[in-house]
Amino acid sequence: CPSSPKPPASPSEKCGVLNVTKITEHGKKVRKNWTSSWTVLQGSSLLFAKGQGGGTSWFGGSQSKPEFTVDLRGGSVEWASKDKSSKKHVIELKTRQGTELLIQSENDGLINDWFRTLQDTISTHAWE
Ligand code: I3S
Repeated sequence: CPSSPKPPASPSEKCGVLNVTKITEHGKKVRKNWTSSWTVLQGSSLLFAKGQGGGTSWFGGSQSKPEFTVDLRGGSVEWASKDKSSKKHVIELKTRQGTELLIQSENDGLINDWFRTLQDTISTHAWE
């Protein structure tokens, strides 16, 4: 993902730019703050970095660090209902730690790919 082009859908590693906001943190509702994030799936972790990555190196630049990381193990994904957001193509991701995120892209092919990948990742790591 960082630099080497890979054949399609090695589901343990995937990256791209997505719009992301937390809606709940540790079980408490938080204010939405939609941010365009460079998003990397690595094993069962999903990492987000602010800003658009260039795609040439790790997180699009040697200095940029992941803003936050979520553990997908024991989590769930579903398509967000209309009352969660007025945006199109919104995934609702819930983690076992009580964090809820909305993940969105205007590109429906891209977001469908992410949806499948996240589902696959969650089921692959279900018994850890
Ligand atoms: O669920 P909400 O409260 O309608 O979410 C909107 C707000 O977060 C809004 O910002 P303010 O906190 O300044 O009201 C955002 O700009 C909107 O994008 C949020 O709604 P969408 O439907 O875009 O997720």
